[in-house]
Amino acid sequence: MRFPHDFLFGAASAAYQVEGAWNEDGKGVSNWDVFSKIPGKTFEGTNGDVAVDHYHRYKEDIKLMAEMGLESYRFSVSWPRIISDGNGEINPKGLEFYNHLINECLDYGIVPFVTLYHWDLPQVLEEAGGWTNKKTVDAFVKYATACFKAFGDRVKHWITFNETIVFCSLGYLDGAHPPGISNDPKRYFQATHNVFVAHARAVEEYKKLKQYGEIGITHVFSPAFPVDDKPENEEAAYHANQYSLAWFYDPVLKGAYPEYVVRRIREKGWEPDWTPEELSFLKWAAPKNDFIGLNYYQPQRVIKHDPDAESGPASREAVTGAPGKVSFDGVYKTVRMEDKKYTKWGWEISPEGFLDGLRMLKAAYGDIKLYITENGLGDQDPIENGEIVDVARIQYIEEHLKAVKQGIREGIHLKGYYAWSVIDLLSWLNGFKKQYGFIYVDQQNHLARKKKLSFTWYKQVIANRGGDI
Ligand code: BGP
Repeated sequence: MRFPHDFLFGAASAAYQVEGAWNEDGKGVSNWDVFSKIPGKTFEGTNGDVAVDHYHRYKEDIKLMAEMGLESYRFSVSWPRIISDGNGEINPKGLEFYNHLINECLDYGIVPFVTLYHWDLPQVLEEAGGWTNKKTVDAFVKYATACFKAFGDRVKHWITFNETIVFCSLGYLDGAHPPGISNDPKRYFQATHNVFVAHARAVEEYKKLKQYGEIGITHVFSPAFPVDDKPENEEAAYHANQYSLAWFYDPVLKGAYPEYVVRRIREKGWEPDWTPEELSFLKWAAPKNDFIGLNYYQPQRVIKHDPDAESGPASREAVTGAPGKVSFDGVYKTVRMEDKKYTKWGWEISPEGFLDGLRMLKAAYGDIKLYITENGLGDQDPIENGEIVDVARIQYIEEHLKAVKQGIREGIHLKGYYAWSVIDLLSWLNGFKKQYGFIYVDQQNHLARKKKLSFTWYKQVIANRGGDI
């Protein structure tokens, strides 16, 4: 079986992780520009001031993507580049950069797939309460509408937000992303609710413009499975899926929050300030959402947490994705299992978990259109005789594409696959050593680009529409 002709083979990036040019051409300061410079927050103090200089080298990069045969490039727009203080004047130079980027893609026949919010919030808004402040919702709708009007004649695929659970939980529960707040479930749930309202309002504005493209949201997709069939661990996995899947998918796809979670957060006093108008608006907007993007890296293996056990603060690895973390409400814990495979950063490699998760999603939400908007292997790639021989990445992507193919066979509505990432880039908290790209960036040699082995491999996969997978 080959992948259908309207299935998009792509690869992804995000503005802060690739662009650099953090203070050029009228760009405002983002929360990440500030946060990454606080000592101890990122690996070896790395930041996105220069990143991989995509801002100045996008032509060279897109030429390489075209050589790879890439059908679609998922990138994000930096909000402070478009509106420096988040809510004021539009910066013409910001629009100009993305116009060039989009046009360059289209000149090569590469479909631009645009994310509006991949975590870089204008600092002025962060200081006014960030996503816990409902004024940020209004500002986002204004920014999103400016993007639709400026780019919507050529961009027909829009993602409003990337991974609400990650920027809200790392921002308000783990203190590891801006605004760096720990253990504040009340603010965490408020931020997530405000994001869903912002998403729904952006969808409404987009539909009003009648640009006839599609719009959706991207969530991280980490389905939870119990480590065994003990009832307490099965309950723990159910709880994990309610809090980390249903809470994020239900308001967008069903227009209502899961009762299981609502009941519990009400008891704890963590219920957000949500108005009846907002709740009915979510219900009204849900059928207008066109698709869901899934970022899949790994499943969660879950056990019930013993509340009397010492847990202590989670390690840096656990905060950034490795198992070994107690849930913020103390109900369950993610664990590493002897019989599973893991990356160098401790993330499980599980194409089976991917397929099982996709089946779980279909059972819960029916025939919703899906794009895999991120999937890939973070590795320190081996270099032999000057060649980057990232065989492990090839194996990883091949196994996951097999799962996608099987999903399509089973009638799961999958319309595209975006490898993370198109080019080596800055990992938010893990610096430049954790590589994901098809294109290598030489940090010792003026950020020179070089094709990896996976580049040639992915090129063949695309040319053959995955016939050999
Ligand atoms: C996702 C983010 C990406 C990317 C990826 C890999 O959660 O959407 O931006 O960073 O994870 O994560 P890491 O860089 O921590 O390995």
